[in-house]
Amino acid sequence: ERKVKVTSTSDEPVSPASLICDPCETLGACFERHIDKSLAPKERDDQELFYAFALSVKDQMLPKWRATRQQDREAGNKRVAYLSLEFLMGRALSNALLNLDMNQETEQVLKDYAVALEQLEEQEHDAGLGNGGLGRLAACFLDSCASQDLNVTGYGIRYEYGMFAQKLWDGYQVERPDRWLRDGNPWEVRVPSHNVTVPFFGHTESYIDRDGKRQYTWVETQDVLAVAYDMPVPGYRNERINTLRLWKSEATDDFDLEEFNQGDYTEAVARKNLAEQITMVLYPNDASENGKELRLRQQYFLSSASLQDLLNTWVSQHGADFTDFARQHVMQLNDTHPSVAIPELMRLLMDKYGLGWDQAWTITSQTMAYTNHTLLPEALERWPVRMFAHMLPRLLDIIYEINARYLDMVAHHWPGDGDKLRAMSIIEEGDEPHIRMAYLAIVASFSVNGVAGLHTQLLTSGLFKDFYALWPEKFNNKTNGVTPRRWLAQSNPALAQLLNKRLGEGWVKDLSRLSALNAFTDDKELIKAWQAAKQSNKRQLAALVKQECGVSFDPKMMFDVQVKRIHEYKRQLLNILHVIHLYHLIQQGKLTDITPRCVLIGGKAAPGYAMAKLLIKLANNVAHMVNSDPLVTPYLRFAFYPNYNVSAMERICPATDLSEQISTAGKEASGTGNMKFMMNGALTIGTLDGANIEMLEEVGEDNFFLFGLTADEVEALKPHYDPQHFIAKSQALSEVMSLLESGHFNLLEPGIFDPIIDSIRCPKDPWMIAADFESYRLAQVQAAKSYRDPHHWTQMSIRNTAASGRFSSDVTIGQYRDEIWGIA
Ligand code: GFP
Repeated sequence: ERKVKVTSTSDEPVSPASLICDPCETLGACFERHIDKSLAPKERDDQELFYAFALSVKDQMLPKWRATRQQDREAGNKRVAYLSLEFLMGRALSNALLNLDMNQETEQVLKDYAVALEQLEEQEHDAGLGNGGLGRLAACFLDSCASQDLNVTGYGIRYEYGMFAQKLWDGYQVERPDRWLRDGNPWEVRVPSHNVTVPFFGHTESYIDRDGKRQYTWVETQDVLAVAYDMPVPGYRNERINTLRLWKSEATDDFDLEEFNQGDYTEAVARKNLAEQITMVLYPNDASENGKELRLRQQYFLSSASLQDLLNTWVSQHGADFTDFARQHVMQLNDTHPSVAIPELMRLLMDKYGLGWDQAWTITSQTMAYTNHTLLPEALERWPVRMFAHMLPRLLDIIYEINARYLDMVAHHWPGDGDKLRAMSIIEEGDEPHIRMAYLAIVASFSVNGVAGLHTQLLTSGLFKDFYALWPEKFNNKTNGVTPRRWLAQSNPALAQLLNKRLGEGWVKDLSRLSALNAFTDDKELIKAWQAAKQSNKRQLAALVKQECGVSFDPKMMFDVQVKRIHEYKRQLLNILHVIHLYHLIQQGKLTDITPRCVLIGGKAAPGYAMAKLLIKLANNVAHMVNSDPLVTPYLRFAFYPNYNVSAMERICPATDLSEQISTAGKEASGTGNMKFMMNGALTIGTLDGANIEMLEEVGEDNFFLFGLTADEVEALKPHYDPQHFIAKSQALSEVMSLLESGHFNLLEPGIFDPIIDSIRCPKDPWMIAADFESYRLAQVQAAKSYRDPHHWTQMSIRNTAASGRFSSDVTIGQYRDEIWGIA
């Protein structure tokens, strides 16, 4: 009998699956075992094969996974918990094979089953547990933490329904539920031994304890069970497997005992749903969803379960002695979404473990660190005090106390300044008082960081200016990054092979090595190979676009791409207006400045964001006119890519020539798509916004198409912005507006685009579309001209890849490690 029973060497749970894992079993044997276990092993389809194969890969990880936990515990390594409501992981299979160095073995194994790896990969559902940049950043960070051998656990929510699937119906976005768990999730391990209960509602009572101290309890709560599901996060070829722990809400067994006892058994069982609702669906990032009670429930559920988990582990090893706890832990809050962890940690330390306020506060304020991801006012979370009082009454007491103590300090700093107190208070006054979660996060955290240089500067000089005056030492910048494993090595094998040949494989772990490419920008052989790789990627994308959009992209044309959430500040509109301009020029036969190009836009609009949805409709209508005019299509094609997600980006990014990063300056905190494109050798057309600024610094103005107002200029223009002036000044924009206003793109649907037209013409347009159009157009002319010289374009492309080393999330995580987390 070859299969041995692996017994637990620790207090860590052993999943039933892991019990039958043999550390010596080969991938092939493991795969065979999983296939044999299925009901009809002979009639397997690709989905079943994928499932069995993924289980086998997971089995191969289990011994290392277990060893990682044991090693961290024995070494007493400091623990970082990355708390995030979103982890946009995408697919796991290819990434696992790459990081575990199992590609060759896989090829061998699958040969016997006459199935190609790509076939299986296509079966995997994206884990779409995030909206966009923020969630994808969390996923890149997990990869970098594991790859750098850091003891970091991701804590999140196991949503039953991830980000909705986007369908197009007559050019309009239609949302469909994303039931990603329908076919099961082969990567997860349910770990019931880590279950905790999370209290809601009820009320607070106080009493005097034996030592005469006033103590508080939270009573008559409705408890919900948090069940842990662990997902492995393999490091790049380094034996470490970190954990992403996702919580699922379930009803506790003793739910509604009252009702049980009164004989209303079925009613009580039906109520179970209420508990299970908490982790049912991911909230789309949408102003209209703000203030939803269920969202606060999710935030508290994640925060409480994760903190209880950390404290339980601590207590199992150290007893209830918390002297060293702060030295051993950091909680990184990914935006304010999990910031309710602050009062929750205070509550657990005081009410459950009996610590006094001062000790609990010292621990809390030495372990919490907060990352801000946006300056947009509508994205800054505020919760009605009323909602807290009802749902989390004990936490409200604690927040009031934190606020009172902190306002004493403010009053000391700015004596007699009542306005300052009001402006800086965690509680916003008014008919409906609110809790300002960002302020709570700043007050309680030892570190507050922005995600790009400009963003951090705008935080400290604007939004959080007063806090910066009070605690300059808390504030720091950590420019975002993306993982080169997924975003280059895995998604762009053609380029990766070329890099391996030229530079060796070291770049995958140390992306700064790409700078060595600068020595070869005149190397004809490299240039040829570089072009061949790009062409092959473009052919693949063209096939995908044909399949998904029904539009023929010609790989000989320039691929001009903008993929990201649809939002006014990201200015997909500017891009569409430019397409209209090109269309108009071509129809008039003005072809001097035209370089044939295929324009691709993709992204989801939040379901309640009418303007963003209208932009999708406009893109589709314009695309229809462009693609159905045979005079135009030799020069211009335009497609809207439906259901843009992580897997789509893996195909789009390597094939892109021109990357559109065109947000209104000062609005995009960082951007991360911009970095992925740069790494893959796309040139950027962009504004001085977010991390674009740092990308430009690295690659130089000669290799970047810069345009538009600066953040300062946008602010200065605001009070007297006059779009009519800019429209009149630009012949191109005047013509585009006339065409749009004539109803040319909506002949059968009169007036539907009026809100868009009005927004451009409105002096209050915060995105300043009209102001930047002409400068954008000129940058596009420049890009088009450059593309007509393939040799020079390729040199610029190589320089972009060469300069992208700084935007590896390994670099960013190195900075978090040294400057915030203080871990070895
Ligand atoms: C947000 C910000 C981006 C930033 C990411 C990650 O992403 O500028 O790069 O967070 O920090 F807006 P989105 O959710 O907007 O994509």
